[in-house]
Amino acid sequence: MNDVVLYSVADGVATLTLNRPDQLNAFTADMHAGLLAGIARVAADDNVRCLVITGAGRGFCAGEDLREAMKSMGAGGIDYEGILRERYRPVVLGLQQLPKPVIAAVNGVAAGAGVSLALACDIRLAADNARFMLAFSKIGLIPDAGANWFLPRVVGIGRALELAMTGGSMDAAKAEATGLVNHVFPADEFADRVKAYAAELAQGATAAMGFAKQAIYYGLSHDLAATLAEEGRLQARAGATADHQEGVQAFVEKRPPVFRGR
Ligand code: T3D
Repeated sequence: MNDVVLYSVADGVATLTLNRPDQLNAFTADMHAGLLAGIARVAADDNVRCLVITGAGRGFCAGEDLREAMKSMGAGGIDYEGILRERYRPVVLGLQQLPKPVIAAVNGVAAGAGVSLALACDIRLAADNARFMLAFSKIGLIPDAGANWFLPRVVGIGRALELAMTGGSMDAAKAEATGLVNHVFPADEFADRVKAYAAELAQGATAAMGFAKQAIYYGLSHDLAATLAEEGRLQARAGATADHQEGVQAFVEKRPPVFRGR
């Protein structure tokens, strides 16, 4: 992609690695460009059936690069609205709308918009030495980059408000207990455990996973009747996939299915 976002593929899993380890992978404009290019590449490649986002070095992502933000300050201050609209919004929507499973592999500290990035992924796996810190209030800002939409849905409104107001830090064990992360793995096994988890997902019926993602997000902003109708439409599309045929056939023949993601 570029020097600050690395792209690799193995076993049907693409990995985007945020690569500014000395700054704990804090976001820059280049990093957003690299992420967007990576998401587009994953979307276009039928052989890629799962995306993992992780960080190089000891951090996952420390949010916006505050030094770069200071440099961009004009007479009217920093153009937060413009930066969020032009740089963060396409990445957040790109991940949420990608019709393939997306895993945040939180290998170390996630702060500010780094937490938002993890929230925009479908599944969060964390190393046991990872930390989550909604740092915004510590610098007089509000959560952004989608955190206001995802966080209360993931951890509940009370916890979301507390995290937003205190900017407090949560260790991996607490993040797992609150539902912020799905699974915590020992740091020294983290890369292998993520690889195994992602490879298993990538061998599944990934087209159906994409439809399930669409149905669940649809349900979050629509009523029951509309959601019932939408899941019917999406189930019809899942039911028309070769993977569905293979799944039923394999069940009847009492053998493991071989899914191809189509
Ligand atoms: O347009 C907009 O700006 C709007 C969008 C805003 C979104 C946001 O994300 S706002 C929130 C921005 N993030 C933060 O406020 C977090 C700042 N970082 C920290 O509080 C701490 O670094 C951590 C708690 C994340 C980790 O602490 P620690 O002690 O493990 O590491 P450290 O020593 O503080 O950081 C290591 C290096 O990374 C250090 O570099 P140095 O001084 O040794 O050369 C530090 O400056 C750099 N670094 C960490 N976070 C950032 C950063 N550099 C630039 N920007 C950062 N956000």
